[in-house]
Amino acid sequence: MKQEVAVVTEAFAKVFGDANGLTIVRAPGRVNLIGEHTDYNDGYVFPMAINFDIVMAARKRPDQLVRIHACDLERTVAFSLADPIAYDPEEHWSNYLRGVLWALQEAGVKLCGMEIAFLGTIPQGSGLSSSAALEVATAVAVKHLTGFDFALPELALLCQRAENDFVGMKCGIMDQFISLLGQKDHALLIDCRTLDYERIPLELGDYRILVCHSGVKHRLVDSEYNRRRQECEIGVRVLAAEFPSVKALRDADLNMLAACQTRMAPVIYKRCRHVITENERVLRSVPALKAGDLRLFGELLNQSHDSLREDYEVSCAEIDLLVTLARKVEGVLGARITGGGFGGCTVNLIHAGAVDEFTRRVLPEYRKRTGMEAQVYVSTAANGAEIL
Ligand code: GAF
Repeated sequence: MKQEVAVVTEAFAKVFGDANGLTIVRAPGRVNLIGEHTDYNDGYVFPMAINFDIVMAARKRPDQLVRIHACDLERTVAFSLADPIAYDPEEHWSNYLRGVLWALQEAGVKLCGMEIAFLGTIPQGSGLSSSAALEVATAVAVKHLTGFDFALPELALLCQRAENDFVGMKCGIMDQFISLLGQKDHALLIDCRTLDYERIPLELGDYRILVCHSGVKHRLVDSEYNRRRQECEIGVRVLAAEFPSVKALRDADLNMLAACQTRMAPVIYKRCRHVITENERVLRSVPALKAGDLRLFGELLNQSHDSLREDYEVSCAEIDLLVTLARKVEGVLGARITGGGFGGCTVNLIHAGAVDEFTRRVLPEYRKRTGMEAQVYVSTAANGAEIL
């Protein structure tokens, strides 16, 4: 982290003249342990923050100008707060920051001019939530610069709004929430309807959370993701016609779904079945973890992947291969895709003593069959965003 802070500070000084009076923020990415595509269905998720971050340096300006420098891309944008904040089709990365400023303005925050430089250690397109971390870092930095006061769940909602209504990705609340509220050595059980949450100690004994990056950048993620959301909404409309208590898929069970099956296209039925069973899996996995029943926890991870592959259809050949190879390694209790899908990473529950074996067996076989390099990271749960 020290090194990233030094790099971002130096870049800031180079681009903006000096590095006096900086606010430095870090906001983490996340790995979701279980509960995929449930957040926008008012359901449950169980992510943890990880030790990959966005590191941002920010400083107030006395005028209305906003200047932002992306260190990794070596690109700088500038715009004035005297004009409406506009989407930038050329510098796409800048829209995550613009979106947060826009959402804050919409919420009544009086912004000030500012200079920002940032870099990221979260592999982009990995499904480890680099965009949400960028939004959260921006929100926390601007909160510090302007002194506005929002509770963290509210801030997460504002960052989600930036992504939904400014960037155009209709994501749920999970990624922004965990990036703000994560806690070292804990995963968060989040009820995405009420935004109640419980920090659960990740007591894994000799087991570890291993994240394996397929090297496949999310493909079609925005369009396919938004389409999944619409399919769930169609499912809810059919279910609600028969069962008025169903306001979201969170309210439905498999019996209700079976009663409506003939009134749904098969694809809608499958999407709903994934969400309903995935919520059940989250609610079973937390007591399993609390009871130290890691076999059951791992089995639920496996079931989650199979459901995401078959019913929700958000996996891809490379990720399926990684999951199949991982499950052959003795000491792996569970393996599944994590995040939005269509590439990115798998999350594996693995015995510490089997990590070398995983690296020796899975990675070369994956390279042989796909021509791609996968990377592994043994991850511990990190704290949420903070001012350094
Ligand atoms: C992406 C979204 F941003 C999250 O809100 C969530 O829906 C996830 O995909 C799938 O579980 O990360």
